[in-house]
Amino acid sequence: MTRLIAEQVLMIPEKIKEFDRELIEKTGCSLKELASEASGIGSAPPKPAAHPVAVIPVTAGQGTIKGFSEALHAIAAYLGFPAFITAAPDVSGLVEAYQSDATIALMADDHLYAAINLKTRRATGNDEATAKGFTTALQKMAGGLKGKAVLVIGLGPLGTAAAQALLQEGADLILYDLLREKEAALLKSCATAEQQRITTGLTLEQALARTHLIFDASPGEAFIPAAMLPTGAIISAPGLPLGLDPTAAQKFTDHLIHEPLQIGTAVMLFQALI
Ligand code: 2YG
Repeated sequence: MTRLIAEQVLMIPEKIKEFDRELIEKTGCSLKELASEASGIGSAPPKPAAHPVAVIPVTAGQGTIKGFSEALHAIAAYLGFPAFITAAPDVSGLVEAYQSDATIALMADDHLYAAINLKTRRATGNDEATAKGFTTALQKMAGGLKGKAVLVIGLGPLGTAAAQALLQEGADLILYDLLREKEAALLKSCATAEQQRITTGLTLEQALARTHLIFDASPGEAFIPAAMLPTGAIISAPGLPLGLDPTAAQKFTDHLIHEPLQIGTAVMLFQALI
């Protein structure tokens, strides 16, 4: 579990409009459109304006992250949800969320970042939402994923959720993790029919010689040099920090989606309304 640091989230409130513009340029979809599609909420999504969101700071474990609650608040508000950060953290914040008649409580400790619909009791988690959101983004940038090979780097909770989402979109998978046994374990967990569409045991170089579609869910920093990436590479990279090195990130910037919270939070909020 990668723990965010303040430097990664402090700028989100003031940069969210610019982020959305870039997302439209790269995927053809706004954050709202992408999250609506990725969440599976369908064509007639409930009106965010009718569903207040309570952001509850949580002091458990390593404590609060400077700017984290403000970032969640900014994302929810940007999507049209009436949003507020509770005056008190933890249990008091949860009581305030209920007493304020909020529809959704948004909160994270060091183990789970969740959106909980206080009316329907539906709870959604950030890993699955992020995997779906970044899979949809890759699909938009690639013009569809059916029958195409996608390299998934990093087979933790996020990469595992991404593998499922990519298979559902009809993609073939090349699985890669530094701990090679994770590849075999994920392969084994898939249905027989799906296993035919999964390749394991390749080096990163071999994998990148077979596909230009990359889903980087790894916590490794700057381990993918530009020279290793094929021409036309399209990279959906929710993993923190970024796996591409700065030269590669610059070279492929128009086909690279990498941000710490926006897409996952947007998908979670819409999923919580289903
Ligand atoms: O309320 C607070 O400020 C803290 N309790 C938040 C702690 C969040 C810890 N988790 C992470 O930093 C990430 N797993 C969040 C999601 C990363 C994006 N995929």
